[in-house]
Amino acid sequence: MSYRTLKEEIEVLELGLPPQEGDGFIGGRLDPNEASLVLIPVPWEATVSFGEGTAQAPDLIRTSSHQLDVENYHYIKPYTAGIAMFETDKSLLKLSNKARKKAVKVIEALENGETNKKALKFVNDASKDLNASVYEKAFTQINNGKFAAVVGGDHSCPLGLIKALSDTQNEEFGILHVDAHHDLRKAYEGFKYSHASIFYNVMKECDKVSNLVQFGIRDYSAEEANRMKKYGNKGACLYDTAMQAQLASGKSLEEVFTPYIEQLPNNVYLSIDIDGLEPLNCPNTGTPVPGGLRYGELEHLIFMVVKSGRKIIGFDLCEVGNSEDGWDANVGSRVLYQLCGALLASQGKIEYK
Ligand SMILES: [Mn+2]
Repeated sequence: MSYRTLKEEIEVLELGLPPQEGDGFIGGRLDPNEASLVLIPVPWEATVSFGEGTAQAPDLIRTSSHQLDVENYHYIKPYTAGIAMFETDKSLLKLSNKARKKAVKVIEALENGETNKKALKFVNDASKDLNASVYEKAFTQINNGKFAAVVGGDHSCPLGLIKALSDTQNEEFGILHVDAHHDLRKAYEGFKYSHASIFYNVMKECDKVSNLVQFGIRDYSAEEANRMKKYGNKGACLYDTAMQAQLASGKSLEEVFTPYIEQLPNNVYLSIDIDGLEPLNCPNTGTPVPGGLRYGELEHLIFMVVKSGRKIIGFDLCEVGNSEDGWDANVGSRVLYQLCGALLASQGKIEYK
């Protein structure tokens, strides 16, 4: 890709011309060296449980974002701060496909009451390589004074980014996690770095993470619910049913969200699994669950973090599905742009209203 300087990028985006094929996120072609926020695509789905396709999401979101108008209600001209998305690392996609085939063998063996140790080792080793690769990419960007974010891929993708933040931040940070699932399993189907284990691994491996605050959760095991309880004041969960019950009794969305946002420290990492939204907005995600947040509720939740004066230090968007009509990626690209705007506004790089 031929890159633009930030000045050229702003000029082109403000003309509002239709993007060209091969353009990057929101039709941009910004040189990553000139960006304040760098998006790292992670085409990975080695351990998906149900529907495949999320490894394609970074590229689908990139293309779909060409439809998006770059103005935003809350966040004023996010692109002026410089947003660059790296090109997708095809070697990761290859490794993901290979690992996915082995993972299917592991799951088949489990269904027959057996274990396929060789295939399991392959998947776990591949996941370690993935984590190291994301860590290295994120660490380099953060070290260069940039903000980094991950575009998955399944929800195992952001571990390397969260670790890189944990290793580079002076202060502790909290995690705001939106998902239909706790993702607190100690390994799932034998996969240590499963999409269903991301926050078990984060809480264990990332020292600087002060606490985990979850929203939208509505499909979970006793093991996970107990683990959340055991975290004590290091964990909080607004179950989807509890949220709906409070809204039904007449509380405002702000009244419902505020006690949870207040548990977060000054620095916050946002982890958004698209299946935290109603399936209407993510019909082809890997493990859709009825219920969940409306699009506008997610939008407002993110804005409440910014409005509270907290700083967003990084984020991920995962599990966006692959659909023929492009709807999943359309929603995904809009959530991603909101996240970019929120991070940049919270860091004083752009204005917000
Ligand atoms: Mn998840």
